[in-house]
Amino acid sequence: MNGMTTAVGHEHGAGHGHGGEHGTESFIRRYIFSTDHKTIGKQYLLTGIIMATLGGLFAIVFRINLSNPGFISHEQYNALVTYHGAIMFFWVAMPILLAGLGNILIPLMVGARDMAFPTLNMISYWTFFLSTVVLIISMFAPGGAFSGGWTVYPPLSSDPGKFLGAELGTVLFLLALALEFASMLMGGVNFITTTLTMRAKGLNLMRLPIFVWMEVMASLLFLFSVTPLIAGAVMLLLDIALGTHFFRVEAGKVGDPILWQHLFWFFGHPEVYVILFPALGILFEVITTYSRRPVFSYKGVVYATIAAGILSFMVWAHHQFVAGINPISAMAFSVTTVLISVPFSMTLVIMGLTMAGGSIRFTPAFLFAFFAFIMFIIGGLTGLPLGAVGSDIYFHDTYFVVGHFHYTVFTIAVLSSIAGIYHWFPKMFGRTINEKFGKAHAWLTLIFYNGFAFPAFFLGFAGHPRRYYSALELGYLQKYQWIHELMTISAILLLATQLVFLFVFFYSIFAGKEETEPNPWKSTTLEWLAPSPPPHLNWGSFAPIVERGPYEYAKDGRDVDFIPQGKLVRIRSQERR
Ligand code: HEM
Ligand SMILES: [Cu+2]
Repeated sequence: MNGMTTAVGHEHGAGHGHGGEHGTESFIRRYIFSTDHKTIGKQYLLTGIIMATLGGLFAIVFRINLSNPGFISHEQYNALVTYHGAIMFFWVAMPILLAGLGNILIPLMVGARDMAFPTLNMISYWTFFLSTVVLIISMFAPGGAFSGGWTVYPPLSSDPGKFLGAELGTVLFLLALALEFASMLMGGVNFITTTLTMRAKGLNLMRLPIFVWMEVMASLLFLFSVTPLIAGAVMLLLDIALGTHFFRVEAGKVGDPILWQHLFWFFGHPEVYVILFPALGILFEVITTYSRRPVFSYKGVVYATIAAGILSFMVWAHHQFVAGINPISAMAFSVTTVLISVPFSMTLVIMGLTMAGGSIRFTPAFLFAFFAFIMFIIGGLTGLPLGAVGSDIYFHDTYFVVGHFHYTVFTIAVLSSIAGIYHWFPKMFGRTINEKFGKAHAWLTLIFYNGFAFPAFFLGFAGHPRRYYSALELGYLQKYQWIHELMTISAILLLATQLVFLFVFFYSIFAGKEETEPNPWKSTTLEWLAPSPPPHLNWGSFAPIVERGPYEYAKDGRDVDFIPQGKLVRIRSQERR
């Protein structure tokens, strides 16, 4: 790809002994089976973007059916909703936020030359690629795609054929998920090891950029939460393939579908943070840079995130308040859910205080980050009535939930990712995206996003169940059909805006204005010391040394606006790791 690993700043001291640095590498080693963390990150990013387009198109198709019932069949509706949810979580948010930006940025931000295990890193991407292929094949499985919702609840999933989707479709869907999990686990091992063992001199843990903290904690959460789910998935496959009764219900057998709900949400709630944490990390990097302010309380964010991570293993049953769980344990889970809102409120307050009083530059990256901040507040506040047992009994499985989680997951997967893409675009590609376009993109996205997501709360108040093919089938909802029409129009405009963005994104990779300045935003963290784009092994015959914390902007008593976290020193080739 043009401008991806060109010779910009490509300096390697004479006589170094690195076999296989590019230049001598074939196209395939360089761009396809590359072990360079930046190329792997871009592969994840591009695959995630392509899948986002697919998941978005699916949403538009079933969204049109909601305003114009009969547009697609009932079977197609169920399948598309299922794949939309699964794609957006596992094939968009995770590859872009965790694997994509994590791969591109972690080694640069910690001052390493690559990940700890570059070959494992390459395998991780290609496992992910395979999972994408299997997922797409599963949609065309004879007998139908899996259609039981992204939560894969039995009996919808354990009795394929009888309920939704045929056996092969379901098995392939689970296989795709398993491959995706394996890929993210391999990535997580790299992220954790690289951060713990390969940091530049002087970079102690409390000097790490918050983004790195967030990626590592997200990887740890994923590691600990996915294990029970993998066991559950094997049990589910046994139910489907061998007729066991772990979850499957049949007269005289002991199968318990609620067991799946426990295993799923023990994973599922931390999973939401696996994508939320990196998104928050992006917002802190972007907000500090463009408001020229240090993070209001660095330790506050780190400790709040650790607390939220631990608590995230204790809230799962708030997804099961209406599944017949014991009222006393429901109360307990209600309390932990309210508790977990404390660290997040703290993080958002710190984010607000970081911006307050800063001299803000309203770049596209900042606008996206700022809008994400506001939207998270709506998402967080609307989560409270769902965490309290009493109100959740009414709101459960209504469009109120659809509204709530789109205010969180769309903000994570789309607004925050795009903030990160605008911010690091010059570093990744050595070119820029037009700033006027970026601002228009931010405003239009904000307007159409709210147009499609906010009315869902009203449908929820009216008692509109989610996952329904058509509101017209329920008499009491007929008068709200215009709300569905408004939401569909907004959603179409929202997607159209993103398609224009994608066009500009790809155009700018190849033909955007060249950015030769390594640090165009005057940012402090280490990645901005490397050339744009950084060469293979990042630092050539230099190595970064860290001298201070990551966010020294406009410090009292200093006349400079920012002080980079470290500097590059020349080294002899033997000293390179
Ligand atoms: C173009 C933007 C989007 C539109 C128009 C859209 C629309 C919808 C609608 C209408 C539903 C509910 C369907 C029903 O209950 O019958 C839904 C479900 C869902 N959406 Fe989105 N969505 C969009 C983007 C996203 C994003 C970015 C994410 C996450 C990263 C996401 C995650 C989900 C999930 C997890 C479900 C639940 C699926 C299920 O019930 O199994 N959506 N979406
Ligand atoms: Cu939860």
